[in-house]
Amino acid sequence: MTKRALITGVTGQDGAYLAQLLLGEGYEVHGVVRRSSHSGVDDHRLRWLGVADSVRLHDGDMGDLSSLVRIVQETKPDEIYNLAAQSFVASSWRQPILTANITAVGVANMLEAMRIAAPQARFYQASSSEMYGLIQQPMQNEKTPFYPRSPYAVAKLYGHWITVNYRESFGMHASSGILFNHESPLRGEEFVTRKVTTGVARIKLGLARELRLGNIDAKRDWGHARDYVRAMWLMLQQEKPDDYVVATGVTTTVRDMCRIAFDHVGLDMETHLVIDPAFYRPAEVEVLLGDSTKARAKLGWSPKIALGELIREMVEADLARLKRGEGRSIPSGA
Ligand code: GDR
Repeated sequence: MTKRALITGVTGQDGAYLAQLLLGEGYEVHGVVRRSSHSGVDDHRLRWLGVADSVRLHDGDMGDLSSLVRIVQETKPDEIYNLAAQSFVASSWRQPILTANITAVGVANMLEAMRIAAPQARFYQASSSEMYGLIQQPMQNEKTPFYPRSPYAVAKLYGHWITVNYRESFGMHASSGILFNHESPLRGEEFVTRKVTTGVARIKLGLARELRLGNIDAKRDWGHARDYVRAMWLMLQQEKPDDYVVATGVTTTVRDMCRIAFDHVGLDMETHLVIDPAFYRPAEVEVLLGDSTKARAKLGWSPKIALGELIREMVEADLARLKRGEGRSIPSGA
């Protein structure tokens, strides 16, 4: 029997890599997309991975319960991966209500759709290391207390706990992956790794002279998205639902991550990097470092790609893209 998966956020970085993985595992893959009247569906990530023609897209919205019920009724999925969110932390101070509606209440909508139309399905919630915020322990695991520091993190905390609650209240197979930062050439340009790699590529090609960043002392535990979607899938293959931290166990400053990118193309970082207070956040998560012992032991998962290799892959992809004439304008607000 062919398994069917439904992915929300299928056009994002993780959605695209997960769709590719599931297709490779023989799944029939369905995705929820928000169609806009002027630009249609932005499926460039699915196209980049060569899977756009294999994923079946359905119009829906995380804020619209009836659309989600209808899609679950029509697709009858065995597994639901809830990856849709307003996922840019900095935007969440500018759009806190939208963030709550999509990133928090959207999870309840998806769980309700599943409870109504496919209660036997298995559910994955994309939880986030941002929930730890002001950290309470040097390394964060599934038992570390949360202290969210942004409207985004507060919304993700709701999504996490409503998932746990539906598991405990209704016996649903609902798991939550607490994923630390994960990047790739498909990362949006507003996030710091991609902003750095595309910025460095622009400077290298003479299209820009400087790169403007905010707090470069912040430390993150960065892994590769391709590795992390495998952990999502493994969670739903377990007999029992549970929560898992997914992380590399290595933390690096934004400064040192940035230096890897400049060094790769033989440019001096100090000459081109400008600190711009416009990119400071009202409240910052200073350091994150994940302890994924449980995922390693129970899922047999481990990350394969380290930060140096990841950043070099991203710089190379950005150089290639810019040389083809793609993506030459800088997105506003990044
Ligand atoms: P984050 O990712 O907020 O950790 O959330 P992001 O890449 O945006 O920021 C990482 C750190 O870099 C600092 N920083 C800057 N960040 C951005 N975006 N732009 C800058 O110019 C800049 N300068 C310094 C930030 O202050 C921060 O400390 C990501 C998202 O993908 C979430 O959706 C996800 O849940 C978590 O990772 C895990």
